[in-house]
Amino acid sequence: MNTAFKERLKQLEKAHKNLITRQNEKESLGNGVYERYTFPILTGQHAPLFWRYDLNPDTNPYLMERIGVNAAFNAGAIKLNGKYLLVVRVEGVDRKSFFAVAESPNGVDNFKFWDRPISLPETDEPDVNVYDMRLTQHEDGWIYGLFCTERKDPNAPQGDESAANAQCGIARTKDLVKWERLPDLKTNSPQQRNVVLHPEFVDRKYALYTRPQDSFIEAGTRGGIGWGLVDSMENAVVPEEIIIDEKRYHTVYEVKNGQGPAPLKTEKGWLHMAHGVRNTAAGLRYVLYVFVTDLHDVTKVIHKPAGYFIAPEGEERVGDVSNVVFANGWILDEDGTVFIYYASSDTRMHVATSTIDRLLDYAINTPEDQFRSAASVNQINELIDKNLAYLKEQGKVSEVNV
Ligand code: M1P
Repeated sequence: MNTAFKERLKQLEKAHKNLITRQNEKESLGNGVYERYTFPILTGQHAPLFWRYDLNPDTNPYLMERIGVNAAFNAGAIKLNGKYLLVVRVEGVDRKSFFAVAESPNGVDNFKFWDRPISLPETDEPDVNVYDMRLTQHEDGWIYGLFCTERKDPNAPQGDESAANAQCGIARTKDLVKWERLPDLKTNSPQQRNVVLHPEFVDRKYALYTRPQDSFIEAGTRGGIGWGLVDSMENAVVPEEIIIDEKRYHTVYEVKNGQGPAPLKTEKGWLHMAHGVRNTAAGLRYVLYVFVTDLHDVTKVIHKPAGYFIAPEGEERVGDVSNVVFANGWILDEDGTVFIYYASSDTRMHVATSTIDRLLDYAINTPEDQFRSAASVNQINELIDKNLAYLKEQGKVSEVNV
């Protein structure tokens, strides 16, 4: 082995080890709802060296990266056998996404990829690209992974090499190692993305959150978070979708929205996290928002704070698709801690932590969107009046100068 090769390998190994064992730091003063962490928890550089480099000096004398990894983002999440596991969308420099499991002992740092990416079985119609898996530990005993399977649009006009067709792929597993592929979901919508399986049976059927859309990028005349029931996941057909959370003019989900991970069951309702998209002169802006649905009627939204819950901040704002935060995984721990896994700008993964109590307080007590500027001013005035009354009662009214 030549000395330069040896030295370079040593340096690469050291840098990789430092990256994947780096301790994360919780931000000191958040907004009270959740805390962000200083470092991304996963990037393309977290991919093992032996996925990327030919480590044999005879066949790779310059120790070049042979297979580059561009990004690690949009991960599904689950806790199994005491480990925090993410099924990550890993994207190669060839633009192909695939799934790989990364494991952490504590949920906030030391995420390490398992030795091999997931070998996902295919249907008779091979996938061109797969991404954004939502994991659901269903009461039927399986862990389901619902994801987007993308193929070239068969109806694209000649010469159009970018028209694509997005549908919901379905796979299931017991251990994230061995996966069984099931037929793709069938719905009445031309395209589907952001489909998520509800963890419990509803009326003895499997229940799905959907996102009907007219075309690959645009929700168009469709959109909204849909809901449909299917008899079986082995041949999943949604005969009818209803929209439970609509896109709406002049909100953060004006252009489109989509369910994030499977909702969390709480005493006060099903807690949901979703992404909302609006258009700007600088392009689309993706943020996360929260809502709660009724425990007995999952299709009924009972609480919905105005605006966003998490929006891109600092370095999160920049990446392959800038101004995007996207989440399809969270984990509720036994002690009530919630690990919110979100990706920024289609490039890297982050974590924020909160508790189920704090998230419910946020969801229930944050004012709802009143859809007009004047109404927003009224909400602020109401809070000022409430604070003044409280401070007066405490004998501290002079502290507020209004
Ligand atoms: O590029 C931002 C996101 O765009 C898509 O989300 P949606 O289906 O709501 O438009 C997805 O491709 C997602 O992976 C991506 O992060």
